[in-house]
Amino acid sequence: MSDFPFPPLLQGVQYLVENGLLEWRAESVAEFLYKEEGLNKTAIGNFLGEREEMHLKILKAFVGLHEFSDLNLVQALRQFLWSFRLPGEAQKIDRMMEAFAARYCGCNPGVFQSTDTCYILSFAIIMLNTSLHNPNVKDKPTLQRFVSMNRGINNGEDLPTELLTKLYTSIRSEPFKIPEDDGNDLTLTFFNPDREGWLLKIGGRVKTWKRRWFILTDSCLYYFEYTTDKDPIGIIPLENLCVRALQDSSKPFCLELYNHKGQKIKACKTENKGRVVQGKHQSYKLSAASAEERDDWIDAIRPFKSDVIVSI
Ligand code: 4IP
Repeated sequence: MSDFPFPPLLQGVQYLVENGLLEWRAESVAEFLYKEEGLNKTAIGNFLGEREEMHLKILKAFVGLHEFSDLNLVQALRQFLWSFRLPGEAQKIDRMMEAFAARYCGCNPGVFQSTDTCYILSFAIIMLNTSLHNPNVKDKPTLQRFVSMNRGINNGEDLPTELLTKLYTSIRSEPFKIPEDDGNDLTLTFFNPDREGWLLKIGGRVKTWKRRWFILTDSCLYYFEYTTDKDPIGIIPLENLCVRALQDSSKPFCLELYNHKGQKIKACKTENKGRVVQGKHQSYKLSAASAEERDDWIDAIRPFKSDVIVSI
């Protein structure tokens, strides 16, 4: 059995097959890659992108395990791109996106005139995601530009503007979440967080509100600029901190993390140049999107919760 064309990264699959624990059938291997927890998602991406016939079959079976019915293209891409890490090699990406487009059109007949349309638009969306969210791209495409870039891609016809607007808005408000698993960064810490979501946070000295992606895990709150960032901007250890709901005149649904001795909070943050410095907050004031979300955050940050609502 050792002459199977296994790429080195997934020798684990080879081991399982050789020991009779996994059948060397496209469906079984695909299900293993799709369902097994803790597999390296970069390795899955490389494995699925291989050119050999068996790998193509596994890729097809793997994509077939995704249910895309009634999802718009961005929602389906979010799901797909979270199940492995897209390899860097163009030909691999190409094979995977073709398989994706075929599956999406199979689940949603009538949305596009051909799978080619779906394939082209998927690429356009991935590029849009990069342009909108990569800080190095200064010239951010507008909705009008996105619509005009995609003129005539539906077998010579235009796609409905409402559809393109919906896809554009979705990407602009939330970048794709790309799994990271080189095992050498903080991602593992964030693998199974107690809670994560967007909150507004006001600065320590300069009082500007910033939208940040917060992850609560291991009794620490981490915040990031984007959901896809590997490294947090700031880390707030919750030990010895209290949390309470707060009524604030400038933002609704506020919660506050504070030190009940009134001391400055011990936290750290990364400056622009990557230098780690101490935070300068007397308290962290955060604003949630609704009262329910605020209360869910407060509950998640327990046991430090205090039920008092203070007005300022
Ligand atoms: C900044 O304001 C941001 O609000 C920072 O938040 C904040 O750091 C800074 O607080 C505040 O001055 P400007 O961007 O308008 O300069 P973020 O790091 O999330 O971008 P914190 O400590 O809240 O992360 P001070 O205390 O460094 O001034």
